[in-house]
Amino acid sequence: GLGHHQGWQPAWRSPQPESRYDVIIVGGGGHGLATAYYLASVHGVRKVAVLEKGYLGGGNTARNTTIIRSNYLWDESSQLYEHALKLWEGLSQELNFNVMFSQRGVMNLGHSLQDMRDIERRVNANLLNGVDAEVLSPREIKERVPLIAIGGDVRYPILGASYQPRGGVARHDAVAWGFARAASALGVDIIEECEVTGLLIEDGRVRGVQTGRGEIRADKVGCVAAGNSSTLARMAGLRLPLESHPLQAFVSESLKPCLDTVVMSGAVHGYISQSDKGELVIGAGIDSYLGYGQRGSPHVIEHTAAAIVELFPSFSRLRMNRQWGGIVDVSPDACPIIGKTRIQGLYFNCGWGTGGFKATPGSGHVFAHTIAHDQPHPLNAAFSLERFASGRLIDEHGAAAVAH
Ligand code: FAD
Ligand code: PYC
Repeated sequence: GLGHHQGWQPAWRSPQPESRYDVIIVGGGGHGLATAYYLASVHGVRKVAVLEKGYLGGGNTARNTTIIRSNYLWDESSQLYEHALKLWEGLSQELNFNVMFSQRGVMNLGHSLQDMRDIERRVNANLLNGVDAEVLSPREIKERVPLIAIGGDVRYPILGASYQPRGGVARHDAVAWGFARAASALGVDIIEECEVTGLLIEDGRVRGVQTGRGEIRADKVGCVAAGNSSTLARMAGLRLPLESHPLQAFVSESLKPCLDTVVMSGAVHGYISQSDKGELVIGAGIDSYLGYGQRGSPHVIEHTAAAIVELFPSFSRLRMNRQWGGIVDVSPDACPIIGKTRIQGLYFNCGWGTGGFKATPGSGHVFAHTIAHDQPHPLNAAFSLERFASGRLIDEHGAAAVAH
């Protein structure tokens, strides 16, 4: 019965590492693969290796709840995330790979007067930046999401929501696979099971990396390692302002379609959408302790399940199928760090914390520019490491919408 499935070509090549590349990307998650793809496709830099310690997308890329939106407060971040959202809108065509981007809309609920003031401020800021945004009343929320409990005897009545119609979800691993296949076709070497264990630095310049499979030389190295970023930075004697925390998610058994938009609540600490398989995909706030184990503590799951039942009482009868965690790299202003370091040729793209999946194509696009030109793209200039010295922080804790 499976006879006609024989003879499939691998989606990407798995070559042995060469001794030298023009650029090495450390980390084969969505951001690293997107960076390699845009280096090759936009900047013509094709002698590129992506080194991944495990398997492609096995980090946060395939562990996240795939919420995509660009409704951030400040100009710098909403423009960066909107750049990514526009790339998402053409990504399946660009990569010739169906990333299942579904623009089903994202709602961020408000449960207090202050929440609603913040929502109105953010919606107005979004509109000024050309980002689609609306304020919904409780009645409009109930029309779109009939199962939600908006008032009555609920502990946190819903007073309204911000709504971004162009937001939605995508198939997470397809994003890794699509970028990998397209990058590989342009000549990028994707090397899995190749952990970077050291950075080669001579006279203030990066010269390559030490790996479990030997030394590999390159004059430019881009580190895109999410929760492991500060560990990599330490190999270069750099200290990044990042904390690595577990972030958990879980999915229910499959149900018939009952929720056709994404619902998030920062106040009750939960977010939920329904996958194409019918599972409810539910996520939490971060675990407060630091750690590198890709799991999390049971009390956070319990808290998140309680939050979801608070919003959707009828979901209390569902069985949960799977739970997992990823390690997110949280920065002090809940914004990424994308740019150069004091070591010539060494670049970092990290600090996306709980919210980097939505940025994947945009992050790769601007990081590729930064590496190719040794200069930030205008859209990531504000996201340099220097902002933590100059004080020009971009505080997006509110719009991050996930408790941390
Ligand atoms: P990763 O996919 O983690 O890629 C980094 C890679 O680097 C990994 O594969 C790792 O193995 C590799 N690596 C690390 N160290 C080394 C080394 N020394 N040598 C070689 N390779 C190395 N964001 C959203 O926008 N929306 C969401 O709904 C959302 N939900 C989330 C839910 C959960 C439970 C989690 C954990 C995260 C969520 N996020 C969300 C955040 C998002 O997943 C991340 O910000 C994003 O995926 C980071 O992508 P990345 O490619 O940088 O990281
Ligand atoms: O950034 O939108 C987000 C998000 C949702 C769940 C985790 N992060």
